[in-house]
Amino acid sequence: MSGFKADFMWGGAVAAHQLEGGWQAGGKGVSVADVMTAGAHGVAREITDGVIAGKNYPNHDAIDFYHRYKDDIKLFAEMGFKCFRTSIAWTRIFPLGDEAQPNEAGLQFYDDLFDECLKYGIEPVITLSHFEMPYHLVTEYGGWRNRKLIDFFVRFARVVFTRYQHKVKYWMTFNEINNQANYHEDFAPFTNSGLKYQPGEDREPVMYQAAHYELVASALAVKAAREINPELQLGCMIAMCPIYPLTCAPDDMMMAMNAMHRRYWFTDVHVRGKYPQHLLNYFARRGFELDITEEDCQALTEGCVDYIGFSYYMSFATQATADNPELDYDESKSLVSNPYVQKSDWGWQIDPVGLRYSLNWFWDHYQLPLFIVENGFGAIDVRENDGAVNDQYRIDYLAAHIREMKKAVVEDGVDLMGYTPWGCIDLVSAGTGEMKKRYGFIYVDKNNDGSGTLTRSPKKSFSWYQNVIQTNAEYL
Ligand code: P53
Repeated sequence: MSGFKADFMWGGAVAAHQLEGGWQAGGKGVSVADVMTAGAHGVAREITDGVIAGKNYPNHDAIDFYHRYKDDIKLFAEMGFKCFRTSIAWTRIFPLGDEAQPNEAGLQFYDDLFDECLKYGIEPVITLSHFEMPYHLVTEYGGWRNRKLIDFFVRFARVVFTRYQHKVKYWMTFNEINNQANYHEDFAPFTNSGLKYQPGEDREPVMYQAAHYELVASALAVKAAREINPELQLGCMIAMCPIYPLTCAPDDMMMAMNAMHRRYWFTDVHVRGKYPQHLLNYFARRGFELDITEEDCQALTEGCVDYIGFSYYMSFATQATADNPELDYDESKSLVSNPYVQKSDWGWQIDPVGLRYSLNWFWDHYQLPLFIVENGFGAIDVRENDGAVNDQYRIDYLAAHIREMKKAVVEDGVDLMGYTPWGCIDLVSAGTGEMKKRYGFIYVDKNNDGSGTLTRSPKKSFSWYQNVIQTNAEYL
């Protein structure tokens, strides 16, 4: 029991829309991220009708990785990255989403980017849909509420699997597909599925319908990947926030179990190829009549994933209340503060033990290899006069999580493939659109208002992580 495997995939994670910029470069189309303004903690990002002159859209230029990726990858190589998780911006390949032919300039960009990674022995790990679907698919088709999106997505997937099959082995279909379990807010339904709701519309069944089409699209993509090249490894991607009962009162425990059902059934479908009975019974109880065909069910069974990718930032807690006799989970109302853990400046509960618990939970349920494809600490970094960023709090956060990860592997026997901390270079926050919510080992001189030189500089955590990789986390 020496710890992590010798070929453990240490690296870092980002998403195209949060760092590339170049929102119209090389024929790129407008994505859902391009119509979201900057918000802040407690101030939601505005989703505008198209791009409106004079508004601040932080993803348009982001940190200009589109033009600077060679320098950035060089820094990742210096840290010793074995892999680099990013996404392919769907709108670089299919600018509108419904074209018959892909955009060659976009394809070439990712060829060059992957070549640059491979030059250093860094293996690209790719997400197909990371909060950046073509906006045209929203305005023209209503987003994933429309079955036609299955074909558009599968076409996109086939094109990139075929093109990059010899450069990219590890893929994931939909980033944090289960975020939309929080359907009362506007953010997740829009970023996950391009859903905009009508006033007064019953949002919940719309979310289930969109998720169903995505799960079918994911399964068809997995099947296509195997036909194209059986070497490819296909994963799902789940936002894991384990939900604890606030107390050991039996109803709190049942409430937590129901909450876990509502947030993680997506994994059951990805892994087992069918819906859990509790969810089908819930649809029946609520009278949701969804468009789920026999052909869909067949497709689901034929496109089960090879591994489970997941993000872990925080745990949640919940509680039974008298006004909720069915113990139904509504993410916008059912969460309570956990008195035993600290919170980040953005209110995210810091809980390293929850990562060990999550790894065990996934392993017990599914017995599939696990890949932690996001984890990290969004914080306000201060640059000293000499330019240094002494982000000891980030080192503490990551070290505590890696320690728990190690226990899950060494003591609990979980099969863990790798670890890619989120935002390995500072980038635009997905949730708030801010630059000041930083995750990186590399500081990027850019501010919320768009000012800054874009200069990159290593933070204290840079050499710390370099050492973690070099020693395979032997000493923490
Ligand atoms: P930001 C919510 C809860 C957990 C993860 O998030 C989440 C979100 C959405 O905000 O998103 C993932 O930037 C996501 C990344 C994102 C990262 O976590 O809001 O996959 O795109 O940037 C961190 O601090």
